[in-house]
Amino acid sequence: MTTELFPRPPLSVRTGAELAFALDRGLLTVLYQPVLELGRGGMVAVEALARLRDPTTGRLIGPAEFMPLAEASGIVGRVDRKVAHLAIPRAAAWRRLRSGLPFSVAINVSAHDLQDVGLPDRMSGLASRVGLPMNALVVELTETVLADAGEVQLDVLQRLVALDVNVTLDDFGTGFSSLTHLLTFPVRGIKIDRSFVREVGSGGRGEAITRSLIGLGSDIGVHVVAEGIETPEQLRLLRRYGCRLGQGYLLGRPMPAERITALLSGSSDRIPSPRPASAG
Ligand code: G
Ligand code: MN
Repeated sequence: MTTELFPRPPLSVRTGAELAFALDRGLLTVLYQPVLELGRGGMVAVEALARLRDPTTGRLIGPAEFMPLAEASGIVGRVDRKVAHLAIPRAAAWRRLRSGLPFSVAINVSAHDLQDVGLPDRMSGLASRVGLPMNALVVELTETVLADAGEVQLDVLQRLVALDVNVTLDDFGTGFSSLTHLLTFPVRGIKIDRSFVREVGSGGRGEAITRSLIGLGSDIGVHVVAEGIETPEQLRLLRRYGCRLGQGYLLGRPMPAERITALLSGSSDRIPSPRPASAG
């Protein structure tokens, strides 16, 4: 959640019909936030984040603001399909730019998506058309989505796993029965929620929990991504605690696809390493 200095103008899209019209007009876009390998600072993945361009103000609106309307008007599926259709071909092109080096794209899925029994086949059809291997795809879901999953949703998830998709638990530590999921479901990664990462450096419980989760991930053999890294001090300590992957405003804000392409095609694939905070 961001702290706003000024109140935001209200969203001008107010009805399901207006939202559907905005989608028809191509106003749904995707921003990509880098996930870095914290050791050497290379970009190894991006998370695809949906944004809606407000037709009146031109402002980019986050899912928290427009998803409730999408849900109420039954077009969440349309929004999520659009995100996958934009992100998967991009990811295939970025992997080619990386020529052989690892590069993945993470897509957020909702409880609603997992009710869609056509999802695994659609994702694998799209990925194979553009030449993206399924193990370059990360599907992020919250622990709560997994906890609430019924038979249909679990079946969809199992089919994604069978296709070699990396199922990852987002906002880890804030949902329910997280450890049971690690025991019973073939989760491949966890993203430590930024409410814990925020406390790294302050010596609070969040810091201890972050360290423990990094250890837990390595003990059970799942990827660990620290979310919401905002300060050089957090980065320094996370590296020291052995956290291999990270994401956050310090390392890269959500950005348009073209910026990711430019970063990956530059002379260095590294995001300029943030300098430690200077004394003066
Ligand atoms: O729940 P999830 O982790 O998928 O949420 C991603 C959202 O978090 C994005 O919309 C992005 O703008 C926001 N975000 C990404 N990095 C940071 C960060 O370093 N700090 C804060 N406060 N928010 C972030
Ligand atoms: Mn996410």
